[in-house]
Amino acid sequence: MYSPQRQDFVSLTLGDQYSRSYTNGKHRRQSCWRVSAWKWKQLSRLQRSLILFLLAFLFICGILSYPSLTEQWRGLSDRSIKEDWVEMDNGGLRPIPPGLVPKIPPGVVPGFQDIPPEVMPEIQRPSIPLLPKPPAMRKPPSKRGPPVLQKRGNVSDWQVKDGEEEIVKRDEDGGKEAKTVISWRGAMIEAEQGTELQSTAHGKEGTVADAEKAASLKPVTVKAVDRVEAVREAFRHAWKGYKAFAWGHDELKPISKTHGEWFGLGLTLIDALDTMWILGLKDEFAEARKWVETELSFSKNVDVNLFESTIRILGGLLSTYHLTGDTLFLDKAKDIGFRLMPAFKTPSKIPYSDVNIGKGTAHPPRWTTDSTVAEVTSIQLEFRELSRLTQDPQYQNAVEEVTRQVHRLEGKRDGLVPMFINTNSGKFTRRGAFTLGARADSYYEYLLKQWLQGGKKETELLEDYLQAIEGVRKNLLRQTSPSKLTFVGELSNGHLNPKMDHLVCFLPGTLALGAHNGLPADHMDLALQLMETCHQMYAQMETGLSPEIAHFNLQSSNGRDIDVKPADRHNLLRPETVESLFYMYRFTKDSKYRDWGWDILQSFNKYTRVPSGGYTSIGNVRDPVNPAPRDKMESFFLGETLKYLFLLFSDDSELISLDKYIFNTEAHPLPIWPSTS
Ligand code: DMJ
Repeated sequence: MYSPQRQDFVSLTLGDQYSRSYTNGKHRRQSCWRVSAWKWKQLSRLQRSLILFLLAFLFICGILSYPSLTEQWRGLSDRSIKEDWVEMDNGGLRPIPPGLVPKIPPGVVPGFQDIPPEVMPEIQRPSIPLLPKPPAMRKPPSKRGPPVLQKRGNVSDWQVKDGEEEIVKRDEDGGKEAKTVISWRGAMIEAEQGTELQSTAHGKEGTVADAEKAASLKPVTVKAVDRVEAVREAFRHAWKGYKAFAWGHDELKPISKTHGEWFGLGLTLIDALDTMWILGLKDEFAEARKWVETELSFSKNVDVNLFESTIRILGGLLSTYHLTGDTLFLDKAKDIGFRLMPAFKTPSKIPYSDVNIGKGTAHPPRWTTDSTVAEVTSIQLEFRELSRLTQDPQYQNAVEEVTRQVHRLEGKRDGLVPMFINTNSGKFTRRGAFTLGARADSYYEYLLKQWLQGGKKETELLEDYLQAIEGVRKNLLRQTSPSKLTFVGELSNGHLNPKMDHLVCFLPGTLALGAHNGLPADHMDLALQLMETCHQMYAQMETGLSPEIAHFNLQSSNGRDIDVKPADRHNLLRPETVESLFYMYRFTKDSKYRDWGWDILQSFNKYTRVPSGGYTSIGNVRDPVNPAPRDKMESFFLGETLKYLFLLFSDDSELISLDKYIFNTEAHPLPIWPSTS
């Protein structure tokens, strides 16, 4: 018997271009609905079930991916250039003719014996740090509950006794507690693995069983280990991962034990050079230097971001040259500096965001001809220094032209700048939004630091800085309820949004630096208040680590000062707060700043340290049980975060004296010019 053929498949018909027109309005919608209903009835049961199943599946996927999508689409990340990565085109390589590079007298590569004592801290290898125990695996706190103040508890395990720090590991009943290994999402986080293992009686690395054995001694007491040594240990641990899984690449992916590439220029290694020098890590530095000498080549057909490569690569090479006197680093700095210059060939001389350092071409991002204001105004310290060292004015001229133009541009609000500037017109675009966070932050930082770099002579820089700080007070400053934490909000078309990026936490340090250099004392008052807020952004989180963005409460009825939106819960191992803690300690000598920094280091060790080597960004600072590791160690963790922590804990205030050096925005110290320069 013949039976009609069943159509057990789903056919989707795309309407023609006119079917998208809504000019027919209501009538068209009604007839469409009737047709659809009729068509639905024509389908077999299997077809209908299939369609319903598909719709349900898509709905669930949509719900599940919502937080991560919103996060990706925020578009305010200072790393947004990564989305614009252009695939390498292997044709057209055009290395820069050697003759075009200014000649620098060849110098002897100094050994460490040549390091002036004030920049060469003594290495105390036998001192083995022992950090407190990992958090107990308790029931996760309710995510909806109020933030927990200082709930992390391990700090008290450090008992200071006659100048020594004695660590007693206890469980809740006060008895001894065996070493806890936390495992999440495939990553085994042993909060203090490196240090504990090394602290066994034999003084060498042992197994986990060794560590458990050691921990079973009651109480576990270890001779004081100073905090600077704990930072060295953290650096070595991070370096171990980078060396094993990402050597010569841009970033370590510590959990998958591989690497990530951004520019393909060994970003982490270059960013970390001067940190190793400052920390006195001779062996690590020597290996890295060898790589720079034998492997690092800028003759590559790659697009790089002008700002990021200036602050990390050019800044890192220049500062390493200054600390070491090794001309290898100056030669490399000249090479990359020269290759970045095509970025300034624009109709307005406001540079493009991207440069192909092999082809000598530059371009803006694909979707706009705008550049980011912070990016074009935070390359000045490095290019000015390059001109001073090479006696070639082209670098200084190019960046100072940008400064001059921005100085006289319309569209500021009480000295505050918008976030975008157009490379054709040279004017601010998308006006009306003002922030001290992403896309504007280091504009303010570099006003002050250029003024200092040049010996306090360039008064326009100072005027712009002073006006901007007044602009912050007038337009952006608010206090939370109930604790009256001072924060810097964001202004959008006259409306204040009570949120602050972690990036803004550079500001207390910059304000304090200005006050130290004779600027109004109320800048220091503001620095003290903002420092407290940045500290609370860490202290009030369950992991003791700050979210990327904090939202602040202005309503007196609500009981919480700080809130975190789901899309903002990540922590990228950023440096800004420890940077400011370093300045605040240097200028006030108040030991609370060191304690706050110590808490942060311990939280990094508890929640971001990966046992096989390296530290990882995490996705959720509110969840100590599953902080959601993201499998990425940003280069600034070694370039900035650990460097500032080390300098915060070091008693040697002449180690990178703030009266002799200014730090670029990637924590690379550059000299304040002698008055004759
Ligand atoms: C760094 O690259 C620099 O500090 C920059 O100014 C801001 N973003 C990162 C660190 O958070």
